[in-house]
Amino acid sequence: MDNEQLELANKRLAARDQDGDGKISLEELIEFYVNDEQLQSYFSKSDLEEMAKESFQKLDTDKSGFITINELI
Ligand SMILES: [Ca+2]
Repeated sequence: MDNEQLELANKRLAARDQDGDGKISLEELIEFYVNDEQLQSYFSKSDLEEMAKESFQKLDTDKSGFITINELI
């Protein structure tokens, strides 16, 4: 995934905070990657799960266990 794709994914993610608490858990991130039609056309489900885990580590810069909208920008 190049930077442009990742940026697009993160924008889509920010719009889709599933329980609306302003934070995204690892579970929500995996759900997002695995269920995103655009990402599905590029990657397999197991790739998407791996990518979600990798992205989560990168995005959760304060290691709080949640990604907040601020961490996506
Ligand atoms: Ca965080």
